[in-house]
Amino acid sequence: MSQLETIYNAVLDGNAPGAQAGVKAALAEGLAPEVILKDGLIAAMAEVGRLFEENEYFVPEMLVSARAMQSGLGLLKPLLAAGGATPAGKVIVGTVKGDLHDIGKNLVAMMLEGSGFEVVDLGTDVSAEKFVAAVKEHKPQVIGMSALLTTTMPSMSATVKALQEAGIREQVKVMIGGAPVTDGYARQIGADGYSPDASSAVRLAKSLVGVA
Ligand code: B1M
Repeated sequence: MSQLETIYNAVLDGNAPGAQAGVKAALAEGLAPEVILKDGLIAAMAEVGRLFEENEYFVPEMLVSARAMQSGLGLLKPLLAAGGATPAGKVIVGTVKGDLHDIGKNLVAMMLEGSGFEVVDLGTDVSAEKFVAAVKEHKPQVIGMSALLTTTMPSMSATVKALQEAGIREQVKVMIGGAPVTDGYARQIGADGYSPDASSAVRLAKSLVGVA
């Protein structure tokens, strides 16, 4: 069995020590961190999502799988971030109010850091008011909102409105993402951009701050 299969199976089984051991072994074999992330950890979570949709997995299984993925991700984080050099700008990221999904948001934050952005991570369940306060405090060029639930997408719109009401909308670019989010939704709520995954999020953030 390849190390990627070991990682994949460990995440499916919710086996955090197994996922960590697989990531360590894959790195020792010389596999690129990006490959381990995409073909091992992310591929496994996609399968977890499919099993959940098929009613073969339920919330507890999803949770232990997510924990296994996060534990493998923790080992990759410093390696993925190692590419960073001059700060490209400051980005505030957070998962919107009512939403506790943070794996995708963490990946985006990690990739942004790896591309030289300074990242302030507000965590999950972040209200519009908290985003506004953080923009006033940290003065970022960009805020990045993540939502994984259709029911929490309106929190993105509420945040854009709160920025407008606070008179600071023009000071900051707004980018959004997450599985149910679309480009059309970004336009509808007056965000400056949408990206479907972590690597395109980096390209988008760079274009929003005018970095090549
Ligand atoms: Co939840 N969950 N979940 N869940 N969960 C989904 C999202 C769901 C699609 C599963 C399903 O029904 N098929 C469904 C949402 C349905 C919908 O609204 N359309 C769902 C549900 C219903 C729920 C609960 C309501 C279940 C319940 O309790 N009955 C509940 C809600 C809790 C809450 O948030 N209030 C819930 C709970 C959970 C767990 C806690 C068990 C766990 C989260 C653990 C954690 O995050 N720490 C969990 C998980 C793991 C999932 C699935 C299986 C996987 C999500 C994930 O991490 N994907 C998910 C099913 C699925 O996605 N197929 C599901 C991997 C991750 C790398 O991808 O997050 O999409 P993703 O991020 C990508 C892109 O979207 C993008 O880049 C990332 C990397 O490429 N991206 C951005 C994300 N944010 C971005 C921001 C950007 C740019 C790009 O700019 C700022």
